[in-house]
Amino acid sequence: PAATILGYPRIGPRRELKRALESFWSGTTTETDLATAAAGLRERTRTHLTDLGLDPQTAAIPSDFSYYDQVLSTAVAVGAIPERFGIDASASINLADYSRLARGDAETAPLELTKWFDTNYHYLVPEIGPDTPLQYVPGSGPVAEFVEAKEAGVHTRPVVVGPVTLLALAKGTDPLARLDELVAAFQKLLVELAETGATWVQFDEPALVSDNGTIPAAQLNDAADRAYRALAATADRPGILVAAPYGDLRERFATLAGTGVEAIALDLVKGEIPDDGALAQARGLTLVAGLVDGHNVWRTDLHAAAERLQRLRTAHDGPVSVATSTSLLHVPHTVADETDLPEQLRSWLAFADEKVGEVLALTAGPEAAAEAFAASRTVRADRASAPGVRREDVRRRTGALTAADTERADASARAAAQQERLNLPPLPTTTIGSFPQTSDLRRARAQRRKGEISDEQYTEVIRGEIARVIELQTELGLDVLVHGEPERNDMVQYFAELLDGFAVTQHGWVQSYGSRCTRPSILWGDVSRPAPMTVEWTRYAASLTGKPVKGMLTGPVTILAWSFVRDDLPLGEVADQVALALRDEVADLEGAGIGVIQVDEPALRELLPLRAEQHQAYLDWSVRSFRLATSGAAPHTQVHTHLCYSEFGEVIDAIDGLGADVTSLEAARSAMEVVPELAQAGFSRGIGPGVWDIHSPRVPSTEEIVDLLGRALAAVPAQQLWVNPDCGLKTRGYDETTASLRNLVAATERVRAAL
Ligand code: THG
Ligand code: ZN
Repeated sequence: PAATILGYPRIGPRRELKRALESFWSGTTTETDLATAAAGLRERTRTHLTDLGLDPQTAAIPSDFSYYDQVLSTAVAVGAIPERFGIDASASINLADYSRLARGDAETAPLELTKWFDTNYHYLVPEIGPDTPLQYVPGSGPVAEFVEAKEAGVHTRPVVVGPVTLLALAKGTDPLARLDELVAAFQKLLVELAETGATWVQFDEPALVSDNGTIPAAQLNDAADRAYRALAATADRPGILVAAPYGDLRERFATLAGTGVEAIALDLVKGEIPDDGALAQARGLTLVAGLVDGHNVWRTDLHAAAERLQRLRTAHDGPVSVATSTSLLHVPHTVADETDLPEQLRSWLAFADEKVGEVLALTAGPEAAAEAFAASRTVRADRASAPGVRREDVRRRTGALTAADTERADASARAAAQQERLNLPPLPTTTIGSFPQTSDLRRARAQRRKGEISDEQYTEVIRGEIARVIELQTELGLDVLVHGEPERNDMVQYFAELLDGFAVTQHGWVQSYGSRCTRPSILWGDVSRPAPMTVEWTRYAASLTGKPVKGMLTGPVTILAWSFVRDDLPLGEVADQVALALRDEVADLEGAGIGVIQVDEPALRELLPLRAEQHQAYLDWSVRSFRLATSGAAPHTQVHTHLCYSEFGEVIDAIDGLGADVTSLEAARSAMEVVPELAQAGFSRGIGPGVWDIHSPRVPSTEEIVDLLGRALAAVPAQQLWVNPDCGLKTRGYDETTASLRNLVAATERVRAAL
């Protein structure tokens, strides 16, 4: 059976799709220009994957393109379009309307954006209410892309999000109530694919390995059974491959195998081989062994993978082929582009293209691919013994940690000491940390990288910006100021560039959502801090004002979540190393006289395991690492934290467990609903529920903010409440920022006067 991959990056090796999308959105180019650019990109990808060795004739090459998001594209293919957009859901959608679903417009709010399983990719949440039409739209994206490839001589395997996952991620209704109608729409897709000659289709069903969707775990087997029995019963259809990336499918495997589908893809990086009893249910089925990690960048241990492959081949009575564990969407295109990385580190890495090579080597086996197997062994040995991978000084320090290192003085004693030092008014106002990133700043960073300006000139630009931001906040009348983070490109990459044990890439862009990408850092060795990272900028800001200035750090969990992490040390231990580096930074900020220090953990929720049984162990190490980073702070130092994304339910106790003196959270869109939740959980320290939804260009009115503060005050006493936006301001412009903050301060004054 052919070697395959579950998906490939869509953004392009030089972010070609990003540029094409953004120029279309800005009105510089037309819909035809965008479509032409995307077709060119797809053509190059097909040719490239063929050149890399995937078979262009046997459905080994996936066709998985999407202009913005695969969940949105699948929802559109089955006509699941909310009425408010005024789009005819029974006809093919144009790119302007498709973009409107993702980005909204002046009158219409876009679909909600949220995290895709335990990754840093974000999808658009389908809205499927009781009355949302569900009808297949002939000539949909998957069909058109298959036909396009076929005409170019490549027989691909169309990829769509499966019905169970689409419903488990949707909001608006009891998901199972619409399952049969949705499946009927997918049946029409299958028929049209068969008519055009497709021999395989891939349904991505990660919801089957997660307990976090809207379908209760106890009903997932039933839902899968109902959906795939019906799909398999479609008269004329391609073979069905159900892929279950990101986790362990064992609990659902036998059910799925009994539905009549032809193939199942297992994530054998995160999950295990099903037991013999379950495999017996799958006799004759093709199993696709996801042995090459699609979610991280380390070269595969080919010997270990081949051994597992052999075990599966022995245990399973039917064909077994090799694949990546997930789509390669989560990794950059190719290591070959990273000419600035140290040669040794580079030799340990496999990005998307190199992973295709590994799939082929595993398919060929240890004899035919002897060279690749030998290289894999060499790399492992080299990595294990390379300087910096294991540092005794770092290991000694983490090894000597005790419970006392994660404890601060009693919270009420801290609150008193902080109030005496900071002397803040009731309902103190602050911001989350970043101020708008102007094009001047981006230019200065680029010029410094290219050596066009000196370090001194760069420092002057940044200092100038800090001074402007301090002056603006003073004029607005905010109580706790920030320096605005003009020196940071990204809140993780900035620290990764300054810590030992990390590397950063030149071209390693990974799609985060739509046209937006990040360049995840590579955490390859033991982490330590050679020098202070933020102290000089913060000290300078503090020197310009008599008001408290908040020092800004990114927490250990978020640094891990937004990097490619090493796979040779438990994550909890890596988190402790990062936490200790941050603990030293906290101490240095205190030494510079900084009295308020914020350690952001926006990604705390993101790494939450997909299975409930693993939640507690994760929350234990993640909370512990935050406490380790912050517990060295003196009682009179006020520790803040900030968390993004509104789904706090499952981590409410963990938020309390962080023990921060003040916690700011996203809350504007959900009308403060997290405040009573926290209060009910017994949260007794400072809370700053966001009163301005910074993800939208809209300026909130004073009245609106007064109303939100009233709702918050109904749930917590005034002494606990802080006033701040939902998140950092780096993606906003200065006009909206100034107007919104002015209203925020005015609203606070009004509410204070009425206390
Ligand atoms: N940093 C990192 N990961 C993140 C975020 C982040 N993951 C979650 C969330 N924030 C994702 N959101 C964004 C928001 C904006 C951008 C990317 C992810 C963005 N990227 C620029 C772009 O694509 O044009 C590139 C940024 C750059 O030049 O460095 O705007 O904040 N690590
Ligand atoms: Zn945020």
